[in-house]
Amino acid sequence: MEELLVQSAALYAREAGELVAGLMNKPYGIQQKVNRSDLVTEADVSSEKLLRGRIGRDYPDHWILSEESDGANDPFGVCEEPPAGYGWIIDPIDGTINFIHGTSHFAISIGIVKDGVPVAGVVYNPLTDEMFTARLNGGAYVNGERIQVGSEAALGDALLATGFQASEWRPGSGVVEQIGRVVGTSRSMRIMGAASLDLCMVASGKLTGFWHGGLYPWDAAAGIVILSEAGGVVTTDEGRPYRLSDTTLVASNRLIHDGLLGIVASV
Ligand code: 2AM
Ligand code: CA
Ligand code: CA
Ligand code: CA
Repeated sequence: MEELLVQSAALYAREAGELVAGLMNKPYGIQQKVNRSDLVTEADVSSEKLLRGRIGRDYPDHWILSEESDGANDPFGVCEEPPAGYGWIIDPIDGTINFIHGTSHFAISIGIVKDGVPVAGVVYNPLTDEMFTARLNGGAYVNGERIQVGSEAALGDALLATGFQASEWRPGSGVVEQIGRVVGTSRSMRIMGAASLDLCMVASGKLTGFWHGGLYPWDAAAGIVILSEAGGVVTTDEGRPYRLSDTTLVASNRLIHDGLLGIVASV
C-alpha cells in the first residue's frame, strides 16, 4: 500500500510543482498572514487546491491536513496527535519566501501518516526537478537513485543549517546565541529557507545537520521519513524522538547528533 501511496504522492507533487513553477513569472496576489515574512500567494492556494482535489478523488477515506486550509493553531485539533487511519500532511509550497523572490529552493511537501506514524514522504523541487521519495523500511531516493547521509563525524567538519521566523531574531535571543555557537564550532552554516528541502539535503549528504524551531507538521512530515530512511536521525532539542506534535526539530547524519544537540540546547 505505501509504495502505491508514494507513487500517487509523487504524481500529484509533480503536477502541483509544474503549476507553481508556471505561475512564478506571472503576476499573482500575495497576502500577509501574521507579519511581513509570513506570506501566502495565489500559487500556495492553487497548489493546495490541486493536491486536496487529487487525494480526495483517489483516496476519499483518507484525512488531509494542509497549511493554508488548516491554519496555524493546534493543527490536529483537540487531540494534538494525528487521527487514526491514513492521512496526508501537505505543504503546498514550502519556502514561500524563496518562491516569491525567485530562488530555486522551494518544494511541494507531502507526508503520509498511518495511525499516527509517518510512513512515507515525497518532497519535490520543481525548479531543480528533484523528486525525493521514501517509505518506511524502503530506503530514500532522489529521482529513483538511493541517497544516504554524509559521513562527517566531527562538528568541525559539519555544514549545518537552520531557519527561523523573523520575530525570533532579537539581539541575545536563543537563535542568535545558537548561530554564534554554530559558526564558532562547525565548518560553516547556511539558512536555506525551506525546512522540507533542508531535511532532504541532510538526507543526501549535502548538509550534515539542521535544526529549526516553530515548525508545523506540514514542514516536517515528509522530510523526516526521507531523512530517517537515508540513515539520519530526527529528535527534539531535548534529544527525544521527534513527533509531529513537536515544534522544535534537530536533524543530522547521526554521527554529529550529540554535538549538534549540545550547540542547540537553550542557554
Ligand atoms: P513556509 O515557507 O511553508 O511558510 C523557513 O525557515 C521555514 O520555516 C520554511 O519551511 C517555512 O515554511 C517555515 N515556517 C513555518 N512557519 C513559518 C512562519 N510563521 N514564517 C515563516 N516561515 C515559517
Ligand atoms: Ca507559510
Ligand atoms: Ca512550510
Ligand atoms: Ca507553505
